[in-house]
Amino acid sequence: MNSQEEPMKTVYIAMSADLITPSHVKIIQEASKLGEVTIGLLTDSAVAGYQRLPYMPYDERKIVLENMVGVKEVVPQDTLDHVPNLLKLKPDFVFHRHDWSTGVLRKTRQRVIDTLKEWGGELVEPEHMPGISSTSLSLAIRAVGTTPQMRLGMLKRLLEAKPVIRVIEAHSGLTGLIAETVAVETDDQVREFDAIWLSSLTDSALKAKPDIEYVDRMNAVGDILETTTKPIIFDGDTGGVTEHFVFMVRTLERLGVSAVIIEDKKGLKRNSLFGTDAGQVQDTIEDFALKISSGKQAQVTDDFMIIARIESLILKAGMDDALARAKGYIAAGANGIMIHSKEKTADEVLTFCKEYAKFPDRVPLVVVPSTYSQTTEDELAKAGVSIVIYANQLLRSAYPAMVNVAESILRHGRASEAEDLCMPIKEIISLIPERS
Ligand code: SPV
Ligand code: MG
Repeated sequence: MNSQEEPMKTVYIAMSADLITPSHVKIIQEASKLGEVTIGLLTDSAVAGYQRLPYMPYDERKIVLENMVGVKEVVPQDTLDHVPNLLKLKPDFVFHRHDWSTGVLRKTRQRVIDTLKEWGGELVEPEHMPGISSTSLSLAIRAVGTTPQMRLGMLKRLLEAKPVIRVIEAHSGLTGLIAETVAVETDDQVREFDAIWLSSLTDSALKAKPDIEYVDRMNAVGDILETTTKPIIFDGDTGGVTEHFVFMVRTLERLGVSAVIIEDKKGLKRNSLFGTDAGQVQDTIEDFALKISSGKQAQVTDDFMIIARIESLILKAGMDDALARAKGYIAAGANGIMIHSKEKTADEVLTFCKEYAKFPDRVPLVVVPSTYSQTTEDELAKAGVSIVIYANQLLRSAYPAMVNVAESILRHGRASEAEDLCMPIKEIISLIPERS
């Protein structure tokens, strides 16, 4: 620019830029016809606040954008709301595809319009931009798949990006697909499950075996890895003896599982929801701490998490015992604490949370609200919980639905009356796309 010329106009584009497509290139090209382009790149937590966590971490997305023709600068946008960055940069233009006046972004759009008015800026919304909807991106990411390393690191990224992580149980490739794809649009969010729980209860029940560390569950892991990209938390039961647990850690980590949760019981493990009826024995703090630290030494990456599950409330050993164990396990290197309860209300869990909040050294807190299911994620998050696991609902809902259909066929001597309870044949045969 020479001194007579007007200063260059400025353009702001907010993006998550997870998978860069020709559409991104086109948007940047068009925007740079209006002036110098600054990209407000949504941080992981900004994206995770309203939809699924980006596949690529912020720093990787930033490197790609910084090296694209037409981009002058990439700045972080820490919220879905553009306003804080707009107030700082006062751009002449905000450039955005036209399709955000409805749906979860509509309020964000209105705030952009209102803010730009303050300095006479303009929102430019070209109509003929090729689509890069988040749905098509999710589909593209699923088609590309993921790598063990990407998947493994995703749980830690989620813990940094979100106040509370929502986890659903899956026990097969098909239920993995449900955990991967089911989404619900609320007023200002597209809600999805963040991660997948591999429950010993549902893995065992699926094979019509009791939940006593008998079934080999690695095939279930394989099936779920096949149909999903989300992080996996594996229910490691007791972890077995320490000498066996180190191998479990290595195997899970190699597959790209993000975390294992082991419970502090020993001998023949029974499901926690039996409580004290099943004569279960809790390990000593010292021995369980040794199991944790041995597992930590066995892992290869920094990202793999070993979460210690405390059974003191289940086994009526008392709150003080639970808290002492939490301290001991954190000192041994546990990356998370799961406090389990089979009470009908969350009272004892919330008491634990309150005391836990006073610990100087805390790690993420995990809960499984199976029996106190009326308590919401928000209430648990407020108490300091970072991970909420819905541990068995998909299997528990499938079984009565199947029994119902079986009874209907018996009752009527034909399947017609059960049709409405079944998925249409056309849908089931095309549910799983063939791979080319
Ligand atoms: C599981 O899902 O297998 C669990 C949680 O370990 S519970 O069934 O509540 O023990
Ligand atoms: Mg279990």
